[in-house]
Amino acid sequence: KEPDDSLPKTRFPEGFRWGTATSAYQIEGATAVDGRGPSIWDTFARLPGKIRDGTNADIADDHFHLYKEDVALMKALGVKTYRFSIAWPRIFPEGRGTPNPKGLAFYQRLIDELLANDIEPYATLYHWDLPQALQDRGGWQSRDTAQAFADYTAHIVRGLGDKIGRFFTLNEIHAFVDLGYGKGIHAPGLTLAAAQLNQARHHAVLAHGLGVQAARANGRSGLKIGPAENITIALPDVETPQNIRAAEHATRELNAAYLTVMLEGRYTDAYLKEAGADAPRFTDADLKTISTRVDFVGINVYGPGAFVRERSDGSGYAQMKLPASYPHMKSPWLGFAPQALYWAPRMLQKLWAVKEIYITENGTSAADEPDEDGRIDDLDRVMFLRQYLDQLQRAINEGVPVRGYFLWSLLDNFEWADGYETRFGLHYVDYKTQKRTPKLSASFYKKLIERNALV
Ligand code: GBH
Repeated sequence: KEPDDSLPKTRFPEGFRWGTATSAYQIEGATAVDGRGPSIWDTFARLPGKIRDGTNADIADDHFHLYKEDVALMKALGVKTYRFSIAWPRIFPEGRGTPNPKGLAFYQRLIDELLANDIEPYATLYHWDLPQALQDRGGWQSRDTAQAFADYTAHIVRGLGDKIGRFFTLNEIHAFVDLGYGKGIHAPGLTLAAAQLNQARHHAVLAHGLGVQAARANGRSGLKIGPAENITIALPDVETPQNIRAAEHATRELNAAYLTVMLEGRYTDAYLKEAGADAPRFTDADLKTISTRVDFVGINVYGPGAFVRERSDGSGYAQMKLPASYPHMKSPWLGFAPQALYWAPRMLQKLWAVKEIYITENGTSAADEPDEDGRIDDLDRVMFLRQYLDQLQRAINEGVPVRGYFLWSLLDNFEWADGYETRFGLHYVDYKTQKRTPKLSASFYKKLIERNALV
């Protein structure tokens, strides 16, 4: 027995799924190997000024070649589950049409390695690397892309479905449509007007629904599938019953075009009213498809989506502006709000009676500078995880059905428009040598998993 076995522990439920998460484009590299087609990120990263450090992900973590080493890192951490994404352009280099068997073979190798190490594979079908050929035909502005996603999903569940524990449809529709088609800071770099943007959002949620249906129609019985959305979480400024009610109301509205329509099968009145003439065009049949029953809901949780309070006249909610001195992590967008990991799953249960919840991403950027001995003492990341996980436990103790947690990320990787400057990993990656070094946070997470408890 270790001496600290006597410390009081607050345990997580038996069988709680501890995991780590990554995505294909951010770690794999090997972008021109084994017949992979180009994705919108390959194109976008080459446009001048789009990636802060001028890099791309041609090599990234070279996980395509080093996957066995990376599975060994997970084994050493003791994680029981791994959430990775499948690169659509490896499977269908042209987005649709003739599949590339070598693409699927890579994921077969990866999955076999995971299973040999007792790690359950959880796969995201789309984590932002749209085949360029589909973008050339309109990308998410085209309704055909939703159907192409369903066809791709059918192919994947037929090829890999027997060995995968859970599938996630699209990672963060909210983020990739807004940033890629609205703000132009992610691929494909467009700045569409509101009407077209709402239509692209609609096509993406439609893809989610069609994907769920295609997976059920083509996969084994008992296949499990759901979204991995970045919920915009409204937090009550002070936790009074009135403000909590206001925060629930706000959360429903702030996610109107994403989780709300997926789980309710309707766009809220306020969303349609505010969009006015820019509202998406849709049919009742679309809404039925979009809200096809899911087996669970995955949410990515980082900073506070918003702080709200009830208006004094009771007419809805007021959203507060974050003070300039509000604390944030290394990334300015990542405000420190541990209670987000309490409120987000709790609201899924309260608003939509969700019965199975996964935290599909949570984690933080940090400075991560190796000291003279090569140690990376990321005390800030450890603080972040400790505080957030304490709040997750608070939700679980109140009966919120959270079944697993995927820490973003297993290792430092290509952080989209930030390039390699921003690090989110439990393992430090030296991009010159591809050497992986566990950070202090890796020891923290390993101990936590081993004890299934915060001490
Ligand atoms: C997740 O998005 C992604 O799923 C994952 O791939 C990514 O690596 C991880 O977060 C860490 O960022 O630069 O001020 O315009 C989280 C939601 C949306 C947060 C885009 C960062 C950019 C803010 N992200 N946002 S800004």
